Amino acid sequence: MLFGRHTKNPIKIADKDVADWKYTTCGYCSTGCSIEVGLDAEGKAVTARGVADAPVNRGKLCIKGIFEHELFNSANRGKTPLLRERAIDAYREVGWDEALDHTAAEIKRVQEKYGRDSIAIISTGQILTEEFYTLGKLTRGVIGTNNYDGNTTLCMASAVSGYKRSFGSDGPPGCYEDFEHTECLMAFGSNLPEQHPIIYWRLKMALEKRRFPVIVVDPRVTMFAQMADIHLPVTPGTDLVLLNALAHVILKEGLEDRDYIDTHTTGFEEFSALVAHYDPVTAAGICGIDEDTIRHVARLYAKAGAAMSIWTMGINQSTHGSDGVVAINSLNLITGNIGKPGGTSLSITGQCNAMGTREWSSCSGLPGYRALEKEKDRETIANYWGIDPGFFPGRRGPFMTDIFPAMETGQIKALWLIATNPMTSMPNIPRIRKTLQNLEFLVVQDAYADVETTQYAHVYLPAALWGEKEGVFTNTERRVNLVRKVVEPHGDSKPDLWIFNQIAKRFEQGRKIRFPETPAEVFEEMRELSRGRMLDYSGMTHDKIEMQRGIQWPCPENAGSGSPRLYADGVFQHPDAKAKLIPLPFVDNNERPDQQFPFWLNSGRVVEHFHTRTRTGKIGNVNKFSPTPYMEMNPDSAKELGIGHMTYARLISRRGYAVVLVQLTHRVPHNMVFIPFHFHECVNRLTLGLLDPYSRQPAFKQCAVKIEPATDQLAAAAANVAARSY
Ligand SMILES: Nc1nc2c(c(=O)[nH]1)N[C@H]1C(S)=C(S)[C@@H](COP(=O)(O)OP(=O)(O)OC[C@H]3O[C@@H](n4cnc5c(=O)[nH]c(N)nc54)[C@H](O)[C@@H]3O)O[C@H]1N2
Ligand SMILES: Nc1nc2c(c(=O)[nH]1)N[C@H]1C(S)=C(S)[C@@H](COP(=O)(O)OP(=O)(O)OC[C@H]3O[C@@H](n4cnc5c(=O)[nH]c(N)nc54)[C@H](O)[C@@H]3O)O[C@H]1N2
Ligand code: SF4
Ligand SMILES: [Mo]
Repeated sequence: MLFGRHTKNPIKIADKDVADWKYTTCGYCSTGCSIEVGLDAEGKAVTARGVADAPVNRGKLCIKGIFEHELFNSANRGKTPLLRERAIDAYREVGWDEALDHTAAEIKRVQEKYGRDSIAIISTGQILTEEFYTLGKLTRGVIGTNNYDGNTTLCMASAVSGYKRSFGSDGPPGCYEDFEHTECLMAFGSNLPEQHPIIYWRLKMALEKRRFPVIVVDPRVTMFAQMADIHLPVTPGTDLVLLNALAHVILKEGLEDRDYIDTHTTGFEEFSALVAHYDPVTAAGICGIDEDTIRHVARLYAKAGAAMSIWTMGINQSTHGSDGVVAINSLNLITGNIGKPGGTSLSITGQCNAMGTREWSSCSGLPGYRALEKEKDRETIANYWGIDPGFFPGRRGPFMTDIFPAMETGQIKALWLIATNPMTSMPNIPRIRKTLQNLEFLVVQDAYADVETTQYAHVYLPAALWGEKEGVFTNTERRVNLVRKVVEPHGDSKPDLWIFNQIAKRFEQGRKIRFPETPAEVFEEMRELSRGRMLDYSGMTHDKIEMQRGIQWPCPENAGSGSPRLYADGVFQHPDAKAKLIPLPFVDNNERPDQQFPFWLNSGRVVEHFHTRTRTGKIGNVNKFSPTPYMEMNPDSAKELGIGHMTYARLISRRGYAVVLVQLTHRVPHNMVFIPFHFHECVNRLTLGLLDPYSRQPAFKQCAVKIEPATDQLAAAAANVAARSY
């Protein structure tokens, strides 16, 4: 029998008088959906649809992709460069030459006065790979500061660090197709249905064909947890203990893959000695998952013919983010689940091009997964660019989360922000505000003129958005996708690539190095520099990528297509070609709830919004579903405190306070609240953001707060309206 939609007329895209469809790739999340934007006879973008034959999304899009074409002319897009007039402390519209001359002159002035490293450059996971590569060339090869990083430190740094420690290199080894082969899926701190709706749809499609157990580890009853066969509501920040306990049971019961361990790994002795301490009874007391369930899940995972783990921010954003990733990798190594269909350890990435920056931006070293610490890598890149290798710093510089404290204390005097909005996305916003106010010179290069950081900027450079320029993004499964230009840049905004090239021209060393003007020429350089390496792009061209709707690296020259998996041969990137099993003791260092601050503060995302809402906040069809900052709170705890549904509450942490609308729900346990982080002046006023020792990623998802009813409900309501004022 057919239910619901099947008995009705299918939903149709309203007739928008589309004259032409243009192929491109979605610019929000890392799923990497292929989109066609419909243009009317005047060339105006009027609608969007998924590309039917694209392997990633097979014609589907989520709500953000469906309305993405509305971004091109959305409110407060930057139209012209702005320069702050010191005398009146207000912006003046200027031409590009004046803005760029001033920016280059200020960078030189600051460097001459305070040294090469006194300017910081912080970028993103949201510009095109050709732009990342060019920014890397400009930073490493011309400006020469070692204070260079991206917002991926808030996002993917733990995954990168964990992959490097386990396998010797970054690079997610699996792919979406693994869902179709796996016999057990375990997801850690990922809310796939909301944050990667199309990857989730791929999982659901696989489950429709063939049932296999889905286990979701999340302290909150997310949409993903609701569909799981087993939900493990782990105590915040203790996944490492759970993972050590799973390994303990597997080894104790002899369920490990001995051959795989002996042939492809090192460090087993130390690893097994460490996990011996994490028996399920002891572990249950720390991670909150009972001993029987730990044993049951360990057996399910180890006995499955192929088992896979995925994870996102619940793991990465933790004081043991990097350790959590290593522990997930180890769970897969001891069960022989790496590089085989359905057996993998797959970090679900975040931003549309978080992978592109990891591969090519040179933030953590040099392009193409090369390191500043390796003589050969320095020489290869220096020769290719035509500079002296001695110009490169000796080792990678500080992470974004260490650069901000250095600005706070005055070691760094100037900052160039590209496509990131730390005034909403960094922990402990009061401190970030003070830091930005401290700067002698701040340039903000963003697609929106109203991004909160422009309040503190001396120069604002308006950037073209996704779809107004051309180049590639790499998605979660290492698939390089093509972004075609769909419309002309808004107003007088310019592609980031053009801006970087123009800045390069204003430096003597920049005039000596070749900075190609077109993305296709830049792509050629990346192809050459990737040849024969793990991330081989040499078999790709822009046209071939479009034709195949994305190609997964490695794709060597002459290869028909890309490679779905890494490490299928069990050969890893450590010098001995083996993967490392690393013993990881758990250190309980979070700010935990106590008598004074009795609630865990958890934060994350909702499906309709992307990050700091510079984009989704402007799109009525998206914003209307989630227009207001709110907090999920357990009804029992609310009752004890005299807080009602849809009233305002005041949250206080050791950093500050925020007033939020309360939504009562059993999605959160009695000692936790959850706030989407999308809204300015909300959750990150409260967060602490302790740093992971390896990745320097902040533990956004764990800190302690107390909660009181807001005394003046009317004032709180007015403030809340102001917060959603787009
Ligand atoms: N709609 C939408 N989609 C997005 C984005 C967006 O802003 N909006 N952003 C993109 C980006 S950049 C990213 S990084 C991804 C993020 O994607 P996700 O990581 O899936 O999203 P979050 O909601 O940040 O966090 C996921 C879950 O981590 C859980 N968590 C908190 N603490 C712990 C813990 O200690 N252990 C475990 N196991 N879980 C914990 C939270 O309860 C939450 O449900 O989404 C991408 N996709
Ligand atoms: N409490 C809490 N805080 C968090 C998180 C959390 O889970 N909880 N998650 C963290 C994570 S995972 C992430 S990734 C960060 C994200 O934090 P941010 O990167 O700071 O947030 P976005 O809003 O994505 O900022 C991107 C900016 O780039 C602009 N932009 C878009 N496209 C282009 C382009 O092509 N060129 C230029 N120049 N600009 C462009 C947008 O207008 C926007 O202002 O937030 C982090 N903060
Ligand atoms: S799932 Fe991600 S890539 Fe796909 S349409 Fe939605 S936001 Fe875009
Ligand atoms: Mo992210």
